[in-house]
This record gives sequence, C-alpha cells and structure tokens, in this order.
Amino acid sequence: MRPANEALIVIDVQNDFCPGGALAVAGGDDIVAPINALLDDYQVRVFTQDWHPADHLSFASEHPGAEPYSMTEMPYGPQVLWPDHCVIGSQGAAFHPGLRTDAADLIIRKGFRRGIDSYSAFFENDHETPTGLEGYLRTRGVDRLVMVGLATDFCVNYSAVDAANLGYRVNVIESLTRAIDLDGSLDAARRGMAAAGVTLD
Ligand code: VGL
Ligand code: ZN
Repeated sequence: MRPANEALIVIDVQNDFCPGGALAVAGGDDIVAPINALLDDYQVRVFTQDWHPADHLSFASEHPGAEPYSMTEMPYGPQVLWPDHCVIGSQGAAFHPGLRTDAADLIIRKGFRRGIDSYSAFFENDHETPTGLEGYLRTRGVDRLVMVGLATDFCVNYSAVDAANLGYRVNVIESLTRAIDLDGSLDAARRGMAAAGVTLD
C-alpha cells in the first residue's frame, strides 16, 4: 500500500480518447487494465474527466473554415482546435467501460466553460482559473502525485507541470499513458515535464 500522502491521478481515460472515439489516441485502451491493477495500491485516487459543452470554443466546428488540429488564438494564448469530443453527457465523454471508476474518491471535471479549454487537472488554459483539485489534495494531506492516463502530451503533461510548479513531487508512469503526438508535441512534453522536475518512468 502506498502512503496516505501520495495520490494516483488518472487523467481522462474516456471513450473519445480511445480507439473508435472522436479524438482517438493510438493504444488509449491498452492502459485500462494496468491502471485498474494499480488502484488498490493507493489510498487517494482522483480521476479527471474532460467535459465540454457542445459549442466549446476548442472545437474546430465552432470556427468556420478551420480544420481540426489547426491552431487559433484565444484571449489566453494559442489553442489547438480539436474535433468535437467529450461533449457533456455523451457516450464519448463517459469513462472507458472497463475502467474501475468505483475506485475514484473524486472525479474532477474540466473544460466546461465554453471559452476556456482546460488540459490540466489544476488550472484551465488561462493558467489562473483553478479546478479546485489543489484544495482537495491539500486538505487530504497529499504532497506526492503519480499520474497516468491520456494524453501524455496534453492533459497529462499540463497536469504534471502545473503540479510540479505547485510544489508536489510528481511521477508520470509513461508506460501507462498514450500520446496524441501532434508536430513533435510528445518530445516537447517530455522535455517540459523533465525541466519542471517531473520524473518519468
Ligand atoms: C485532451 C485534447 C483536448 C487530453 C483533452 O485529455 O489530453 N487533449 N482535450
Ligand atoms: Zn478536451
């Protein structure tokens, strides 16, 4: 059993990020069984769920003429435009049916404000709107995080870097993540996480 000050954070293991989903990550479903096998080792278990209104501004469909995976400028900076995904209440937004969601102590939803995307489990993409996770972890006495889930180079990366900057010790189990890898984003994410002091194993 892992100590009570260490939490397992399971990022966005949802149908739309698995093969057949709207923003499928290659091999996204391979990590479900090994994540299930880890859950019983942890005393604090938090899952995140990407959760967008149907007209979310990170969707290319909201920007006439824009292709999915192209870039736009938002008031908070550059933003990738995605295929419609993880729409609130849809099957695509549901967790992978094989994931042991009963084991989650807390499910944190993110990305539900139309105008701001939210990759990180801690802050939306403006880097200042909090999700509330920091307060939850603080009041439970957690200062170490182990992260797994989807996608390595977006939500796992942003969550891990924010957590390290907030002062947590963070380890990403890279074998229990899968990447989108858009234009070298996986390499950039690995470098960024390492520079922030995140360990990858
Ligand atoms: C994610 C792109 C858009 C992720 C979420 O979970 O990594 N990526 N929304
Ligand atoms: Zn999203």
